[in-house]
Amino acid sequence: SNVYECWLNYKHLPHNFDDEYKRFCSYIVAKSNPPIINSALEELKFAFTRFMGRMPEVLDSYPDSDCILVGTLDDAADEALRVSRGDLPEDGFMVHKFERNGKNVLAVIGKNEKGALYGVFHLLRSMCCGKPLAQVQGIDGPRNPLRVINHWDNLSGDIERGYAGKSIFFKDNRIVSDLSRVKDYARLLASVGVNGVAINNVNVHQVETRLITDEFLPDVARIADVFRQYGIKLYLSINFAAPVEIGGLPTADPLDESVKKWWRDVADNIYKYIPDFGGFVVKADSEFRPGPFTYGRNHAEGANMLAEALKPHGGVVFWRAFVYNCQVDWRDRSVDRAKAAYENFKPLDGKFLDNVIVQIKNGPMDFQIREPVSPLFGAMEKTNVAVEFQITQEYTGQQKDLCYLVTMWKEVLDFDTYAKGQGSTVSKVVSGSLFRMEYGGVVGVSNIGDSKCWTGHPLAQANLYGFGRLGWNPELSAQEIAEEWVKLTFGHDKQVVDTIVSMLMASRDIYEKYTAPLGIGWMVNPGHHYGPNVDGYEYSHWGTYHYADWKGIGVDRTVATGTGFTAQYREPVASMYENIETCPDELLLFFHHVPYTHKLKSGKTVIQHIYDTHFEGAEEAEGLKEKWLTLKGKVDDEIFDMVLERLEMQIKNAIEWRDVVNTYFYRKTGIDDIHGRKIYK
Ligand code: BDP
Repeated sequence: SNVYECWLNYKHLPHNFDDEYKRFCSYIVAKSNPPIINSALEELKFAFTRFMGRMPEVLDSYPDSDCILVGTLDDAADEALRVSRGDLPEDGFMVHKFERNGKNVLAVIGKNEKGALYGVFHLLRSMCCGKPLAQVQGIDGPRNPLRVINHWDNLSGDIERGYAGKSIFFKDNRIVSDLSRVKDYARLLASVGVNGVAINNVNVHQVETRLITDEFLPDVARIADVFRQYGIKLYLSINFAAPVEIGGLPTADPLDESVKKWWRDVADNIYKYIPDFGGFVVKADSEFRPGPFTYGRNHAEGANMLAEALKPHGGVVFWRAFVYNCQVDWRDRSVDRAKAAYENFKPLDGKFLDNVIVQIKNGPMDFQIREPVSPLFGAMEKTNVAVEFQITQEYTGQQKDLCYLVTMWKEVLDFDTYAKGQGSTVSKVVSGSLFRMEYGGVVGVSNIGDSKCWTGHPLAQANLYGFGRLGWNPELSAQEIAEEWVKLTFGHDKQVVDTIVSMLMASRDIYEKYTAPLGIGWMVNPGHHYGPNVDGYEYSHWGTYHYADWKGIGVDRTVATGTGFTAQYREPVASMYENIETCPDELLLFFHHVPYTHKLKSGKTVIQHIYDTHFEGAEEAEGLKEKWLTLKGKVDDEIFDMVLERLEMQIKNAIEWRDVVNTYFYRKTGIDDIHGRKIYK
């Protein structure tokens, strides 16, 4: 169905197709046919058949017609392409048109097989978006070496924080036998440049601990085989206590020789099944998961032990920096969860082996709708780092509410850490270019499952698409990415494109307006995290507070009078947040505790801002539905209905948020809305 095919449906041709591209779509020349090139050829055949209504011919030599040439630099050695290995970035490609015996050849030449596959997806995307051929030609390659999806899938088939059905990998504690859906998924991921997938949850429990054993590895290898054809490496999340839990050892101490040997043997065995295995993802000493602290060791010692086991095989360790005390005494105001990642990892900078990547969540807390960027990005000068985004919408509407997250990720990547002076953006840190690190990149927690449209909400496909596109090229704008996605998915009707793009682009602000204000976060129902509960996390041990009383609200994280978190940033960022005059409105309550009558830069008081944004947010959520209704008959009926159903859920949610939040603060403060609107008193 249309909704299943996502942005690879090839059903919507632009006006310039006949003039620019049609003549290339009957013949494909490929001089060799190894597995990844074969995937590229399959894609071209599928797409061209949709474009032309008939199958193109695949040949190993030139026809007497215009054609496409697909291959690697080796295949193109005899062509007059004037490109050499050094011209192409790693996993990159060149698209170039040339003449041969009076015929036009459109060449897609990869530095390697993966590059050729990416080149083909680039060409097909450009064709479908209506880009003129002249703009499509040239050299391109990924800016980030690692572009990885993390699945939080359990072997039972359930997905932690999944809002799109069950796992496509696991069912009833086994790996599924039919992997055709995994293949379709691999296509989707490769089309946006993703090159790694960790298939199991970072919370590794009893059964999942055994994924690294002979019991499961033959089946894990079947999944790896599917991904490999699309240039994607498979990773596994591991349990740090595995030597004890399944290895029969008395300890999991990373400095213990028997433990080191145990992991080496595990790694050696994995590579017998999966020769290009990517490596491990590790959540250690975090939210009750085991880790090196049990043995008085630090995170570098834990990570390095695993890295040594993987090193001979070329594997890496993604070691998560999401480490904090989740059992703080909530009455103790001196502890600040926001400070935890930096406190744990900054002292270890330079101590990690070169095949360890510290995986840092975008913000210092946990995927809230608005957080400052984690200060750890500006602090690790001698360590590979990656940014972790949450594509799955745990705190951002759970794929019932529309929330296009690319705008947020873009802000994060563009944020200046000043680590090496002005221009030291997070994007440059994680790509490895700022500190000349070998590894690094972007990681996204998956938002897909076995739902008919993959993502529960059809418009949430844009987040998966956007994660890949932005990871490939962080210079793309959120708007450009949205436009591409809409054209590929829905076609070129101007009203359709404008309407859906505007809905996507406004959606994050709308969600923010009706939920937690001014960067304070949380205020969700504990446990499942959907819907409002202002004090839901206020009197518990998770470190997630707003400190609202009748006089004021916000967390004082200043050095002068608060937790001192602002000092984790470099100047001038530290002072910008420290000083209430320069702290941006949208993060005011993350950094400062203020009276409700405090005037924002917008000129409004905090309390009036809360009322206004909540009324607006709920109204704008209704506006999304109004906009969507104008597209009836213009987009696929099934998608239309699915989205409409979700928008109705969103409206209910938004109204509930508005009323709960406004009532709460009206009761706390006794301050009236200056516009006299109805607040449930
Ligand atoms: C939190 C989720 C939890 C995850 C954790 C993590 O609520 O389910 O296990 O992050 O990232 O946001 O480890």
